[in-house]
Amino acid sequence: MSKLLERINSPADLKKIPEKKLPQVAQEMREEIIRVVSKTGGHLGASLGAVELTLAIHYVFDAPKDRIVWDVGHQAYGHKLLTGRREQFETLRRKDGISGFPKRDESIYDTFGVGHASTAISAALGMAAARDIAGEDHKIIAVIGDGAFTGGIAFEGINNAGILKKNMLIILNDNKMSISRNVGAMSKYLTMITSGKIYNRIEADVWELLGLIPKVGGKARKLARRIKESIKNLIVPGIIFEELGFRYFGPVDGHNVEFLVETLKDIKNLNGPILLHVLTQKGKGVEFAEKDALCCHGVSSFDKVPGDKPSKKKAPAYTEVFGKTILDIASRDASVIAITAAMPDNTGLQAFADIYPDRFFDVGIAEQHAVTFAGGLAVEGLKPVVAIYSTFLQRAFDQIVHDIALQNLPVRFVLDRGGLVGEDGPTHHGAFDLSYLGLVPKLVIMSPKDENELQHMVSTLIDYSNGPIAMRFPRGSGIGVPLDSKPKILPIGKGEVLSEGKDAVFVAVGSSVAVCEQAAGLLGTKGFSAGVVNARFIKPLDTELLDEVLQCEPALITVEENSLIGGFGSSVLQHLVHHGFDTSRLRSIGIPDRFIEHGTVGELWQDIGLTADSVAKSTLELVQARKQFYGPLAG
Ligand SMILES: Cc1ncc(C[n+]2csc(CCOP(=O)(O)OP(=O)(O)O)c2C)c(N)n1
Repeated sequence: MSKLLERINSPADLKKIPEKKLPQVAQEMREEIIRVVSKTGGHLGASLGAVELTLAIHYVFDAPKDRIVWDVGHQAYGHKLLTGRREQFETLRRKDGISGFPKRDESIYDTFGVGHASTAISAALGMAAARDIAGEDHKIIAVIGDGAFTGGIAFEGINNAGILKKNMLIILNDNKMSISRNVGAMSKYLTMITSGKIYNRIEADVWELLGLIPKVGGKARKLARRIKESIKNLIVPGIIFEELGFRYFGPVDGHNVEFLVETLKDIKNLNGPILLHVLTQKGKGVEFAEKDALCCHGVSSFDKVPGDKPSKKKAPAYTEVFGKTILDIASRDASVIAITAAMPDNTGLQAFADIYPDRFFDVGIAEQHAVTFAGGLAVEGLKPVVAIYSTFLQRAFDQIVHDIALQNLPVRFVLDRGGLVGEDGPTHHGAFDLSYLGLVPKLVIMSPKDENELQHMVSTLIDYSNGPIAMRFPRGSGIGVPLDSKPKILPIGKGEVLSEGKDAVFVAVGSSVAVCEQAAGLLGTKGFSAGVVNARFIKPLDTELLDEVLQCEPALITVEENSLIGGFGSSVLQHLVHHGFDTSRLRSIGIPDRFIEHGTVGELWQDIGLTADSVAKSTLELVQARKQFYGPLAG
């Protein structure tokens, strides 16, 4: 059988394929997605689940004239295959290859860059408004998952779209899963629609009511029986959406591609905002992915044998150590409450959720709400720990400033994925947290140098009750140090001298401490003496320790996996400036002022000079330049 997919280099090519052959194209797309993701890793489950939907959209609509807007974007691998990127698909998520998410500068078919959830409705509505201003008449289609539908901005978009009445289609891709099982009242409502429970409940209510009316009750019931079918038609399943100004269609089977094509053709030219509710299964078509939608949301490469779990690494993941430590502390302190925004597993909190369901809250993809909700808990004397990835907490900046810090509420923030995350790229790097948190008054910020220090910081964070406090740590495994049997409480705002040096001293944050220790070793082999200070706290700065270092050491190098702008280095620089120290002795190494693309963390570090080699090289340059200028400084 010749491959149909090989003939498709654009949506126009797809349209040449007869409708009845679309299931075969779907099958070939699935095979290609699995083949490539098994090598590159990636968001397998969502993309497999959206294959038929993607095909049907491109078959019926006319992209790029018609605008397709993906939410989150992790389901868009099929879209990439159909829009001229089939041959590059092999390079998915690889450095200089195509991105794992829609990206405007990658393709004209990618109408809106994405990676964070719940943006599609707002972006699509903006495009619809622009279209109308320009007097054009193309179609706008937003595809949003039921998980992303729990996000505040999605509700804001719906609220605005229902009143603007622009022609646009929102396709709700409902697979009942966020990354974990979806949560919340909206999710429950969608389940009621899909299980027919709304109709059944209203029917029962009417029935009961008619029976209650004296005398006419019996007759009315007979009448009701006759009009039962009409009631069915009268009671629209998506009544909430109808009330909000949308025309609701569905729910429809999202894996019957021919039926989807017919449905889309039917509703394509209707006016006003339309919501099509499509039911899909995450991981569809692959047994192991269907069975374990959570595990197959995002997978590492699993070359050859699908379903094989990656081999166990020796050092535990930072996330895992966090999860264990908080659980241990929570067993002794009933006021500890854990909050996640739709990521109980990925934040290491699933065990907490299982053991303390009453003290655990998954609020959905609702980072802003999570933070203010924690504020409410803190006001009442509980100890809320909000665990949100660095990149997603960006969403809640005002809540951190206005609701938490301004009132000095002891909310504990735990930011996983601080620093570069690798293949997910710029939408997911935790490149800015030290900057955006650093400027908030009263907020204590710390970062552990390894997994053992992480457990001490978890304990410090929970113990601290003078105001808000945050800890950020990197993605992935710790560095393999032994874990102390008991976590201890660290003194707030105090760094740690790991080694002393005469030519230079590194003051490093979190993951950069290990890099600096290696760099110091490399410098040692070249006859230079470099010491390492583990900053531990980004805020408050340990100015006492800094001043000590500044009194006797010639060169000072700050190293952090955060934007140089507004990060740790810039706080140290300000300290030098404000206290009259010579700033030429300082060099700051960190993430430059640009968005860092995708690639392995190692490749990205290499690019921006964050490896031990490049840190040593920059240090050498500084030390030598200073020696030339001032004469020999060491010894
Ligand atoms: C603001 C934000 N918070 C958290 C995430 C992490 N995240 C990625 S996908 C996802 C679940 C999305 O579920 P859904 O929209 O239903 O898509 P599905 O994966 O089920 O296709 C979450 C929570 C994110 N991308 N953006």
